[in-house]
Amino acid sequence: MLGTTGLDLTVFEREGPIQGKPIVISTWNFGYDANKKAWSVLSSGGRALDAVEQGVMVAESDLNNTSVGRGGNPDRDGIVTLDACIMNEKGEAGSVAAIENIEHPISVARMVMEKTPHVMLAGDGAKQFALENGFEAIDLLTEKSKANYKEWLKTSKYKPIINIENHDTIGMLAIDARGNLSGACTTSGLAFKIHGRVGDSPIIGAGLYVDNQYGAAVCTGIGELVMKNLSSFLAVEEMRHKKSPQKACETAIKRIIEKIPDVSNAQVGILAINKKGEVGAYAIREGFTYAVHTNEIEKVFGAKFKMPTEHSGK
Ligand code: SD4
Repeated sequence: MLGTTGLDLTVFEREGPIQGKPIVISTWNFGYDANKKAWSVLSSGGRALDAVEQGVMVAESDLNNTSVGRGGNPDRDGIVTLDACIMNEKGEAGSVAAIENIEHPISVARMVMEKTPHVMLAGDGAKQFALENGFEAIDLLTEKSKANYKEWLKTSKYKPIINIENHDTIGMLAIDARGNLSGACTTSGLAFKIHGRVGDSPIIGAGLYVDNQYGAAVCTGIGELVMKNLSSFLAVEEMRHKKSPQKACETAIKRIIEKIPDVSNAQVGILAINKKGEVGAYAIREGFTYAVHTNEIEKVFGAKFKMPTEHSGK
């Protein structure tokens, strides 16, 4: 499979632990190209925060990516609304929810973090803040997303698709040369959602959590499942309690499966990284991929998964 930059995105099975410093990891195979940008920041001694912001901006601007930024599929009213959040090594966080007409919601989220006393801005207020701060209003629809919407209108059935064409939210975690962690998460959310629906991606602790002392985690998939279980926060808590990133991801996914009555049609994938640069990845079911870039590794891996076979219904 070729990436947008024409590079080979073959998915590899992970053989043994993945570790590195500096390091950047991100969700799905389109993370490969985004990581490249982030790596250019990290390898020149830049800050993890700049790396994750600039990295996910690649996906936000990718017109072929129908679930992030410009070109993202609209909601059921034909409107593209975007969710994003960012966290730095100081535990500071910024987020925007259901923002319209802005190509780089991640940069607005960063501005909320750095220039306001708040953490989250939503809807019209978020857009107004962006416009007041120099962001340009653009039409986020593309010929492709308009065509997707037209096709969807034929049935108007809302049904999330598992591992949507392997194109989903981009979540990215990085450790820079100083050993600092940061993370970013950005998405157009579930395609054809109810107007105003906000997912996990802009919710600190759900879609993303960073604790510079212990580690960071980021999620993709059906946000409703992640929000109800604060999966990123849970994974970081597990690392705080000395669990490996892999075990931490497994705990977070198993918690969702335990608590949610029916995950038979759902996918959630989670990535985690600890202070040592060790990587974890796990998903409810097969198909979740993630990209890793270190000095030695530049690859897309298939995550381990727990396909639920039975459910307690608790
Ligand atoms: C959401 N988690 O809005 C995001 C989108 C996603 O598979 O990752 N979809 O729920």
